[in-house]
Amino acid sequence: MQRSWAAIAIFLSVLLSAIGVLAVLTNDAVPDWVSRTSSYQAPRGASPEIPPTDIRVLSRMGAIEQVHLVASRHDRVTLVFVRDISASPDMPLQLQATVRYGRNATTLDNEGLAKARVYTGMQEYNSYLWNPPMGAPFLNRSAVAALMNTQSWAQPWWQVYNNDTAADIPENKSVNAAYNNPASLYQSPLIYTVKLENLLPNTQYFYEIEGEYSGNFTTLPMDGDHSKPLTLGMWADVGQTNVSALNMEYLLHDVNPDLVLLAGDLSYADAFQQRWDTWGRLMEPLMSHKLSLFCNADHELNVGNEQNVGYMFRYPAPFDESNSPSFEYYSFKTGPLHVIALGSYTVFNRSSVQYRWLEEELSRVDRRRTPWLLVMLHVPWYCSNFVHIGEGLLMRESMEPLLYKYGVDIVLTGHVHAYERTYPVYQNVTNPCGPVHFDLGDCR
Ligand SMILES: *[C@@H]1O[C@H](CO)[C@@H](O)[C@H](O)[C@H]1NC(C)=O
Ligand SMILES: *[C@@H]1O[C@H](CO)[C@@H](O)[C@H](O)[C@H]1NC(C)=O
Ligand SMILES: *[C@@H]1O[C@H](CO)[C@@H](O)[C@H](O)[C@H]1NC(C)=O
Ligand SMILES: *[C@@H]1O[C@H](CO)[C@@H](O)[C@H](O)[C@H]1NC(C)=O
Ligand SMILES: *[C@@H]1O[C@H](CO)[C@@H](O)[C@H](O)[C@H]1NC(C)=O
Ligand SMILES: *[C@@H]1O[C@H](CO)[C@@H](O)[C@H](O)[C@H]1NC(C)=O
Ligand SMILES: *[C@@H]1O[C@H](CO)[C@@H](O)[C@H](O)[C@H]1NC(C)=O
Ligand SMILES: CC(=O)N[C@H]1CO[C@H](CO)[C@@H](O)[C@@H]1O
Ligand SMILES: [Fe+2]
Repeated sequence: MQRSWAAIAIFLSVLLSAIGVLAVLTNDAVPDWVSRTSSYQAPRGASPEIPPTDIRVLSRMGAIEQVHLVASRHDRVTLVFVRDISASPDMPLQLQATVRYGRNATTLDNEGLAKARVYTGMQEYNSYLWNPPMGAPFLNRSAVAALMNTQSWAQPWWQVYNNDTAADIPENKSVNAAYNNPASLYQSPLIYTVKLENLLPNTQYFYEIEGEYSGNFTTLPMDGDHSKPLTLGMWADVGQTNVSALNMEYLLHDVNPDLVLLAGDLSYADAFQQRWDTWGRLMEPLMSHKLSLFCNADHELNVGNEQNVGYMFRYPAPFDESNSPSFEYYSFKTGPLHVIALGSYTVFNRSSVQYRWLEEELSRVDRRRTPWLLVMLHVPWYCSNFVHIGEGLLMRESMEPLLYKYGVDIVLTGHVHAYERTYPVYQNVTNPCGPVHFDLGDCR
C-alpha cells in the first residue's frame, strides 16, 4: 500500500499564525478523504502570561488536578495527575491512588494503582520572569527579590541574594539563589502515574480517580488499521498566555484530534518550577481528554537549570515501549502512522546512542502497516528565520541521510515561533523523495 500526498489534508493556520496545524492521515485504501483547510488564526502580538491568581491556574489545594493522558502503546495509556498538598500540612500523605477505568462508565471494570513521586527543583530566578523575550512579565524584579529573601524565617547565616530590594539583581541576567537558601528549593506536588492496560483500540474509555475526578478518552486504532482517517493535532512552543489557552481550546473543540503531537517547549517554566503546575492546570481540558505525545526541547532542558527534570517527571514518554533507553527518543505506531520522536538537545552524532537507536527504529518500520512516517523533533533543520538558522544544521548533517534513506514523509518541528512548511527537500535541494518539514510554534 502506498502513501500518497493526494491523501493528506492539512489544516493550516494562515500565514504567520503558527499553531493549530493538523493533518488527516489516510492512504489509498480510504477513498473518501476530505480535504480541509482551517481558517484558524492565532491572535497576533505579545500576550501577557496568565497571572498565578487566574482561576484557570490556581492550585486545587490537595484535590486531583493537572490530569493528562500520554499515548503509550496500542493497548496502553499513561495517566498522570497531581495533588498539591503544599498548603495542607494536616492532610494525610497518600502516596497511592486508585484509578478505575473501563468501557462502561457505571461499572468501570478495571483498576490500576497510581504511584506518587515528587522531585526537588532548584529555583532559578531567570530574567524571563521580569524580562521575557515573548509575552509580558510575570514577576517584576522587586517581587523576585522578595521571593528570594528568606531572612525573616530562615537561619540568619543563610545567604540571600539581597535583603529586600531588587537593586542587586542584574537587570537582564538569570540569578540562582544560593544552594543553601531554602527559598530556592522547590518541592513538586505529588505526581501520580499509572498505566491503564489491556485497552481495546478505537474505544471510548471512562476513568475515575479515587472516586473524586472522572474523565474519558478514546483509544487509537491499531497500527495497520487503515479503515478510517487519523486526525493529528500538532503544535509546539505552547507557553501559558491567553493565546496558549485559545490554541488549546481550538485543538480540543475545532480540531478534535485523535492524537496530539507537541514538538517541544511546553510550559516555559524556565526553572521557576511552579509554572509547570500552572501550565498543567491550564492544559487540563485538552490533555485529560485527548491523548498526547511530547518531545523535550530547550525550555525543558537548558533555559534555566531545568535539565529535563520537570518534564521527565510529568510527561512520561513511551520509551520503554519502543526499545529506547532514553525518554528523549521513542516511537509510537497507530493506524497508518509511525511517529518517531527525537531529541534536538541529545547527542546525535553517528556514534551516539540516539543515532544508533534511530537507525534500528527506522529499519523496523513496516510501510505496509504504517505507510506514513513522521519524525518529531524541536529545532528545525530548514527554516528561514535568520535568528535560528543554523541551529539545527549539525543534527541535520548527521541524521538527514538516514531519514532520506527510509523515506520519512514529514518532519515536525517548532522552536522558531512562526509557521513555515517546505517542499519535500533533501540536502538543501527540493527533492520529491525528501520529507516535508513543518515548522510550528505559537507566536504569542
Ligand atoms: C453498564 O453497566 C450497567 C450495570 O451492569 C448496565 O446496566 C448498563 O447497561 C451498562 N451500560 C452499557 C453502555 O453497556
Ligand atoms: C512589582 O510587583 C508587585 C506585585 O507582584 C507590586 O506590588 C509592585 O508594585 C511591583 N513593583 C514595581 C516596581 O513595579
Ligand atoms: C542584608 O542585611 C544585612 C543585615 O542588615 C547586611 O549585613 C547585609 O549586608 C545585607 N545584604 C545585602 C546584599 O544587602
Ligand atoms: C467525555 O469527556 C468530555 C470532556 O470532558 C465531556 O465533554 C463528555 O461529556 C464526556 N463524555 C461522556 C459520555 O461522559
Ligand atoms: C485573558 O483571559 C482572561 C479570561 O478570559 C481575561 O479575564 C483577561 O482579561 C485576558 N487577559 C488579557 C491580557 O487579554
Ligand atoms: C559525538 O559527540 C560526543 C559528545 O559531544 C563526543 O564526545 C564524541 O566524540 C562524538 N563522536 C564523534 C564520532 O564525533
Ligand atoms: C546547506 O545549507 C547550509 C546553510 O546554508 C550550509 O551550511 C550547508 O553546507 C549546505 N549543505 C549542503 C549539503 O549543501
Ligand atoms: C539588552 C536588553 O535586553 N535590555 C533589556 C533589559 O531589561 C529591560 C526591562 O527590565 C528591557 O527594557 C531592556 O530592553
Ligand atoms: Fe525552543
